[in-house]
Amino acid sequence: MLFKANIFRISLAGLFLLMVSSQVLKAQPVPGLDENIPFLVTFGKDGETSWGDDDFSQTWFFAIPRDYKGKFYIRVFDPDTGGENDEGKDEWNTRMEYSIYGGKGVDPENRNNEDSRGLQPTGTYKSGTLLASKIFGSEKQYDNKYYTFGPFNASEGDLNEKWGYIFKVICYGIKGDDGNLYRYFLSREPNRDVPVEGANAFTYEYTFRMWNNIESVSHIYPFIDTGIVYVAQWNFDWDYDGTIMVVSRVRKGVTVPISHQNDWTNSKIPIEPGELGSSLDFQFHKFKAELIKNNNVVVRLENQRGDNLKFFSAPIGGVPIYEPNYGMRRIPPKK
Ligand SMILES: [Ca+2]
Ligand SMILES: [Ca+2]
Ligand SMILES: [Ca+2]
Ligand SMILES: [Ca+2]
Repeated sequence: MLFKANIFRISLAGLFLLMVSSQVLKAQPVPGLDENIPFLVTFGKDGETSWGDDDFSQTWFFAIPRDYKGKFYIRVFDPDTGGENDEGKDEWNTRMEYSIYGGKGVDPENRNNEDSRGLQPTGTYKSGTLLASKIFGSEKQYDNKYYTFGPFNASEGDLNEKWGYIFKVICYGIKGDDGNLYRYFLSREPNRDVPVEGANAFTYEYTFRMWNNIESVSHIYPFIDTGIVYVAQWNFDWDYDGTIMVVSRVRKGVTVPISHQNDWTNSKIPIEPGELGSSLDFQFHKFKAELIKNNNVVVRLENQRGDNLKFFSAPIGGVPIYEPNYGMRRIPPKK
């Protein structure tokens, strides 16, 4: 009996480890695996917002667990603007600056650092200590390839009690009018993608590219903290491309108003008690009758207090799946 019980315990532990490690693996690429988003997008500042980037700047945060003692790297895939993957307008004349910040001033949950969230590239959004920075033009050397920043120590970040050591990465189009498509990977090693256990990444304003096919559905996963009554969703330059739908464990799917060309559209979504402490699944379904090509879109959310919500590249609590009887499950069966 004892032997059997031990085997059972061991296999349970194994299962738990498997679940944790699959979450960990998902946490490291930005965009995340569950999001099914091909690229982040940032245009040069002389670009046109009607191409789908409202402010030519994108801010991401990486959170490293407090107990991680090793070094880490931030790898950028296709950091250049030219050649493969990118969206050109006339000649390639765009220069992209990537800057990595640590230290005090980065933590976007600290009330003194609200600009750090980077919703607009204004005020003190560059707060913190600059750890590394590099500018890329159209460069064959980095086209369709990685550039690696680092090594960094976790303790160089800004310590947040809940999320660990926080680092900020800003990608800004300092010149030109072309669209830069790129991805990040948080890695333990400089030359390959090796995840840091328990790390995650988040942004407050997500600017991304949709797939160039009508079948693929992209997702982003805002975390709904306790105390949220409703969220206001804002989407920019969706090009009337199909539908944006919100799904959660208690919500089968509601569509939200969508933007057209070079404009913001917003609406309010009341939050159900069963959605607190979990993630919402914002689904982006493309128009089926005709392919809308190269659709770049910007999304942000705020709660009833005007506080912006985080989108995590690995959804907190996992991908929410609609459960028709979610609320009922907690009621113990009658004897
Ligand atoms: Ca150009
Ligand atoms: Ca490229
Ligand atoms: Ca690029
Ligand atoms: Ca667009």
